Amino acid sequence: MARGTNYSIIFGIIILSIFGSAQIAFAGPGNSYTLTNAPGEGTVTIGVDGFGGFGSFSGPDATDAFYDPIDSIPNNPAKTTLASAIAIRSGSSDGSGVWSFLTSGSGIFGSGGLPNPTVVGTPTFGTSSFSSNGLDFNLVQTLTKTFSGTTLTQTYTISNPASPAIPPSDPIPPIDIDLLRYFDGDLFFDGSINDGGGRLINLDGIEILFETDALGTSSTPSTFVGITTDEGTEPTTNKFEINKFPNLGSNIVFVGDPLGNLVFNDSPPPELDEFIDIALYDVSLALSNDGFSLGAGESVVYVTKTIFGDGAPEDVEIDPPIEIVGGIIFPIDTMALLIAGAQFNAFFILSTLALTGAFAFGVLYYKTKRTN
Ligand SMILES: [Ca+2]
Ligand SMILES: [Ca+2]
Ligand SMILES: [Ca+2]
Ligand SMILES: [Ca+2]
Repeated sequence: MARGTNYSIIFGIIILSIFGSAQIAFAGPGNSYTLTNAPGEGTVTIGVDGFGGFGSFSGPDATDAFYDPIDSIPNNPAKTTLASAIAIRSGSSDGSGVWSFLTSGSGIFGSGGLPNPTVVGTPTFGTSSFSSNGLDFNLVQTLTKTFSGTTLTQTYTISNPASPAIPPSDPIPPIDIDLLRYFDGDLFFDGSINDGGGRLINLDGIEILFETDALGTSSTPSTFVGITTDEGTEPTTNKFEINKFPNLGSNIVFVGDPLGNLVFNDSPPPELDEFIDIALYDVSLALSNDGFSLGAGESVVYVTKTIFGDGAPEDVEIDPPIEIVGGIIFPIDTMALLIAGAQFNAFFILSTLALTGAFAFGVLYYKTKRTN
């Protein structure tokens, strides 16, 4: 699958709106925080909690994620998610041990149900903080539009708040944790919660687990949701599993079995391509990252993405396109534009607005040309 991509900017920045305050709460149903880039084809509206959890089964602090498929039918979003969250456990050397979900509301299989951290931000950006296992977590959640849909990026900066020991005191032992991303999608674009899906490594070497609305292969067009994780030490075995609800989730919470590195209902060899082709079922996904070790005062960043889109999974676009203007990386996305302006001090308008605590949203008109 060769793929070349050309992007060119047609117009410059148009300031759409300016918010007078950098911290605006967008309260959703219950205590959920609404992230949305709707309306429009390929957009998402979702109520997240302060841990990054969401889904229709997550209780009052979160909602389902509604995705408007790119199908030339305006405003026809459908629900996608029963439950999504990350889980944590004390670091294990053998990849085993039960997990605890970091989620509010009703939790997942009774795990979680924690008090919901407050989220503040904008419609496409929310930040919150909490503590778990002796570590401090700062979470940033962003929605970004892509060629094939919308990506939710959840970035957890995890810090050990302990002060390093001063010799001759004994060193403080590090805190070791494992993290897992769980996603039980119920894609309802076909009117059924039964789904297909699979696993692939994209051209950038990124492992993606997909839930789709179709049986087939990585080249079968469908509405899909994909998940990725990075950072930490990815185990070479027991790193992923695509399996039935409730078996996968209950094993994670109650049994702590290592993930099985398997795709249930994928035909046996020689077909074996890690995409479901035997029969649709109630699919759930999990990806684990083992081996975060944080000494006193140390931090690590863990990122998990949820990719909502249409098309063939093998053609998925995870992040929005970028342009390089005057040697500066220029993401074609409004929130990333703000970050770029702050990081590189490149755009005097954005920098000035950042200094005054204001947000400006710009729109770049661009065309994309994709060749396969
Ligand atoms: Ca649509
Ligand atoms: Ca379905
Ligand atoms: Ca297959
Ligand atoms: Ca499911």
